[in-house]
Amino acid sequence: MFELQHSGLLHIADYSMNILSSVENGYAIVQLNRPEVLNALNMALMADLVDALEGLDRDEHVRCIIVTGNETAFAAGADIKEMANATAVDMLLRDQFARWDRIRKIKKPLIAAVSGFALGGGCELALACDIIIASETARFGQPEISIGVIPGAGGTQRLTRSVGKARAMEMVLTGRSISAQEAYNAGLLTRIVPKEMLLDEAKRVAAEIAAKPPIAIRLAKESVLKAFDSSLEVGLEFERKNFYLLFASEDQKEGMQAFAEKRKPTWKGR
Ligand code: CO8
Repeated sequence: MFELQHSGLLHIADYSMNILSSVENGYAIVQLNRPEVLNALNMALMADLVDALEGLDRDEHVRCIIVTGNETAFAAGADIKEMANATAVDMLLRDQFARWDRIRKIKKPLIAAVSGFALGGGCELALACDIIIASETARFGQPEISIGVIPGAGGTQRLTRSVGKARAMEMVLTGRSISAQEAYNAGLLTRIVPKEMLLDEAKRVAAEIAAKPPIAIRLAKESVLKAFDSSLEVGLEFERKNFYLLFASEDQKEGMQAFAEKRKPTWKGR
């Protein structure tokens, strides 16, 4: 199921073989491709991933981006072997996690389609996406404590905001991973499907989002994310201004007129 069919699709760019990407029906699929090491996120893969996401974010044919791995692993974390001998100064100078800030700036909705291991940086990558859809085999965890470190790409922050202090604390302190069902119960993901159906389900959600007015989608994403790092007062103000701003778009006029005329709207993305 994870074989991306490039024939008949627009193959966007060659990001080396670390990343496979394709575009269909208004959304893009970006697949992590280091299966021999369970998609361990080395620096080259992360550089390619961020370049790919930014390229797709600029592409007007793309309205939503699916990030996925393979059936066995979404990603088993940062590449441990690559960083094992690094010094603190090496880590500081590389500042490789700064790339993750660029993922935070992607404006289009990101859907993580997760099967198998989503551990350490892999769990953090899923958390950096806007929606997580999982297969029944998915496992989420922050096992860094067992190798002498802590999550470094947002795990202590995003996981805590997503599943609450108690569960996040237990996961981060014990390194124990949780099943898809536990993750679902904790509110980390929106749906669980059999592994053969994972990509189809992600595509279905992506197509649904891609069919909506793009400017409103962009401001909706920004507004929901604002809830993570602002007071209610600031967040409500931000939401209200975005709501008002949408009345400057042609799509708002079209959407409301189409409703009144009982017809389907045609979005211009303007
Ligand atoms: N880094 C490097 N190689 C890895 C990683 C990894 N994270 N995970 C698996 N591999 C490699 C293995 O070394 C093995 O390679 P080889 O065949 O050459 O020995 C291959 O993938 C297959 O793995 P296993 O044989 O171990 O497969 P198992 O099915 O027996 O076990 C596990 C699967 C349980 C997932 C196991 O591989 C494991 O525990 N992996 C490490 C998980 C982990 O600790 N992740 C956290 C890493 S630290 C981190 O993510 C910090 C985040 C900081 C920010 C992120 C920046 C990118």
